[in-house]
Order: sequence, then structure tokens, then C-alpha cells
Amino acid sequence: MALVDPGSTSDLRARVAHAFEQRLGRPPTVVGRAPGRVNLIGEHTDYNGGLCLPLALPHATYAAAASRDDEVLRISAAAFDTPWEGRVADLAAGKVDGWATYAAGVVWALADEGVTVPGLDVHIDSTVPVGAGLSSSAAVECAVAVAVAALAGRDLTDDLRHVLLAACIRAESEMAGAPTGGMDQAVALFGAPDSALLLDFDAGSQAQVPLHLAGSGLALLVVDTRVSHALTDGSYGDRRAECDRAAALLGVPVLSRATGWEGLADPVLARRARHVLTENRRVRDVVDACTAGDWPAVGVLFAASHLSMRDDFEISCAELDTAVSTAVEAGALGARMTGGGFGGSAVVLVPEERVAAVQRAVDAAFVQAGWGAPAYLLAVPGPAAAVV
Ligand code: GAF
Repeated sequence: MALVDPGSTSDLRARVAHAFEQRLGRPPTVVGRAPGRVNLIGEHTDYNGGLCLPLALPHATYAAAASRDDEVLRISAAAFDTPWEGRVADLAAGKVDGWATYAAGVVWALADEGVTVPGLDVHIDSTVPVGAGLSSSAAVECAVAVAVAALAGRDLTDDLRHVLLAACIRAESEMAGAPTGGMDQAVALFGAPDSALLLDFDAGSQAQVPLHLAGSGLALLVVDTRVSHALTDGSYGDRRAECDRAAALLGVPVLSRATGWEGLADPVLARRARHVLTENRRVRDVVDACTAGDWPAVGVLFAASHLSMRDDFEISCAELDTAVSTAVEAGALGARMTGGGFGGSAVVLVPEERVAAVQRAVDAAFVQAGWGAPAYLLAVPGPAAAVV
């Protein structure tokens, strides 16, 4: 059954370089590549000083770029006919809107970090589904960031990756107005093949967790419900504000430092806190289960995570609930919604020989409910952002 093709890096590099030349009239100097992500577990924990466990998808954004010496920034994208154009010196929060914001925001934020180019032409192409909760915007930011860093003559060391990470987060929160937590940019810049990335946002630490699913006959299938998901529409920010209120009432700087939720009189805030605190525990348990190869235990933890997001954090929707329950009925070990919620995708842990059966069952359930067809992709952990 059909799966969204990540494409090969060399083909996509050639495609974006060719389109750059067609549209901008000269060859690019560099091509940056950055992956989308799927989060295994640990949702809405990043901005609460908690834990999460994302992995870098093989689906990625490619940014072909060349510097200009006239201080002009031109951003072109395969998905849009007309390039965005402005002056680097004029970039500021609120001065750019629409699709070009993420790329322009990175150039703006990197300039503050001393990673500068006088001007820039950039053309963007991507195989990361947009609006699917798979971090297409972080992939744009990180692909542009590594391209700009290369043009600025900087080596992509771990230290520089941390500088790029901070700039990409600022591009998203200050320039695009999406008050996100940093997980997506972190895994785009630090993910690795055959691994998930354990991020601890309180300690500021990270560790690779080996994930050899294929050796166990398992696959991670992502179901994109095609219910559109936006991080700027207010619902994500509402949850973040509720968590901040809960933390303040509990007297902790970040919610993940709380020892319980029982002190919260407001039942809504208590449920939000219960989600965050139990989700952090589930992340640790999934890491242990992955390390032990105890895949049925991972499935059980996925199920608990989904219920917590459905009932306590209230960020699921009918399409996600149906995708999750149908996948499990069709033979998956476990499934949960992934990402910011309110639409987007579910991640399904499934024996390889049941992948097509799960797709058929979810397709049928969506037809029966009168919904449009979902899309599917396989999440095989791939490399972090780099110049390709
Ligand atoms: C979105 C955000 F961008 C992340 O920072 C994270 O909060 C996630 O939703 C939920 O876990 O992807």
C-alpha cells in the first residue's frame, strides 16, 4: 500500500539545486538538509522541563543557498510560485508573515548570534508532509540554518549545532509566533540513524537511545490523518498557559518539577499536570523497554500515553482516536497520537507483516466515518541536519 516516499538524498539534492538555478539564475553554493520528526513519546513535556523521545524521519527539507553581497534576502519554495524578497537589515518580528517566516526568521536570529551572510538566495523543497504534526517548519528552519552556517564559513560542530538550535527556536517562537518547546529543532539537529533521542529539558541533556526495530521484525508506521494542525492557532498556546498556571500554583519553576497534582483545586489544571507528570514517567519506561527489547511493554505505554492526551490533556480528535484504536485492533502492538495534537498524525508500533493490514483497516474506518483518506509513512530513524 502507498507510503509517502522520503526520496533519496542525492536525487533531492539534485532537484533542489536545479530548481534554485532555474528560479534564481545561478547555481547554489550549498545545500542544507534537515529531517522532519516523529515523537515516540513525551508530548507537551518539552516546555514543561520534562522528557521526550523523538526520532529524525527519513523525510526531509532541502535548502539550496548562495550568498549575495547586496544585503537582499530572496526565499523561494517549490510549493509557492512567487519568491519572498526583503532586506536582511529590515528583518524583525512582525515584519514577515506567511510561508517565508520560518526561513527569514532563521536568518534574522542567526545574525544575532554572529552567524551572518550579507544577503542570501535560498530555494526550499521538502518531502516532509506539511500540517501533519511531523515538524515541517522545524525542518525548514534547520535546513536553512545549516546552509547559512556553511555560507558563513562555520564548521558544523556540536557547539555550533547548539547555536543553530537556539536560533531556530527563536525563529519559530518570536518570528512565527508559535510558542513551541524546542523538541522538534533539537531532534532535527541532533537525531541519528537507528536511534531515538532522549531529551531532558530540565537538565538540558540529551542521549541517543538505540532503536533496532527492523531486527525485531517491527516497524513504526505514521498515520497522517490529514486533519490540519497549526501551532499558531491558540490551542497549543492555551495548553502551555495552563501548564504555567499549574506550575505557579504548585510553587515550582516548571511543571515537571512538581511531585504531584493533588494540590491543584482546579480539576482542569490538575488533569493537565497529571498528563505531564505521568508522561515523563512513561518516557523513562519506554526508554527502559526499548533497551530491553520489550516491545509489548512499549505498546502498553503508547496506549496509556494516548489516553492521557485524550482525556487529561484533551488534545486528541475523533480521527486520531479512530486511527489509534483501529490500528491496535488490526494487530499493532500500540499506537498513540504524536506531536502537538488537535489533528496531525498517530504513530503505530506494528509487526512488519501487519503494516499493510493496519493501513487497510484504518482506510476502511475512515471511509466508514465519511472522512478523507489518511496518508502513511514509515518512520525509519535517519540522520540529523547537515550540508549534503
Ligand atoms: C509541537 C511543538 F513544536 C513541540 O515543541 C512539542 O511541544 C510538541 O508539539 C508536543 O509534544 O511539535
